[in-house]
Amino acid sequence: MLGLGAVGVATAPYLQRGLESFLGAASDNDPTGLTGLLPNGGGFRYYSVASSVPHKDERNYRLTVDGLVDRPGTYTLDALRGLPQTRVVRDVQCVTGWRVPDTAFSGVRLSLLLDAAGVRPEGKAIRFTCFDGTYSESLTLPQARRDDVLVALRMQDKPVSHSHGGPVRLYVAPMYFYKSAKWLSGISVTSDVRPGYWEERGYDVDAWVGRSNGRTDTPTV
Ligand SMILES: Nc1nc2c(c(=O)[nH]1)N[C@H]1C(S)=C(S)[C@@H](COP(=O)(O)O)O[C@H]1N2
Ligand SMILES: [Mo]
Repeated sequence: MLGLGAVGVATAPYLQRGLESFLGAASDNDPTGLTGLLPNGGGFRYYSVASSVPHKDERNYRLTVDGLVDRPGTYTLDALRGLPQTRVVRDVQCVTGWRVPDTAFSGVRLSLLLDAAGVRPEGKAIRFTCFDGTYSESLTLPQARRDDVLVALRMQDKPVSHSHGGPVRLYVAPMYFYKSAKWLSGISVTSDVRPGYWEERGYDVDAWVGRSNGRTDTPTV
């Protein structure tokens, strides 16, 4: 199963082992069967560092935008669906090696939500939180404003499933998939980058595919 991406972490094998064994342990304890190291039919693996995650839908899903902004706000699923939608098709690349080519994500550009909130001059980074209660992620403001960074409502042209982090996940197309926080619940503008879950455990904050996590060669994918 380990393809080209495995080469990318070859200089940091302890990190890869750490991730896989941690996920393996979470998987063993998971009563929902949500986490798994076996790929599903589509080539994805379902990852969750939380042992169980509540299900949310249009009745109870909320996305909060706050922190160093002039107009903090909360979005329902319908409100997000009512905003302009952007579709991006790229290869999904997990840092542990698996890859899913040409995967469509669509949703609201993060930049649109940031503009609506009005980022204050002292706001330099974004912290993302998740309703699994555990995972977090980060981006610098320039990264967050890229037009291939989405608050995704659809994946493979279907609503994002619960297992894939639905109803709303982050999608950071140019970076390893760990940046794409599942079960997104909070977007907070901060004065500096606060490393996310895997970043506190040794993975790169700037997780450009092919240019991070010990990999210095030119990406071939
Ligand atoms: N909330 C949350 N988001 C997460 C993770 C997680 O464990 N929890 N794992 C990350 C990692 S390492 C990967 S590769 C992808 C996996 O997404 P998938 O489960 O849809 O394949 O989600 C990322 N986002
Ligand atoms: Mo990953």
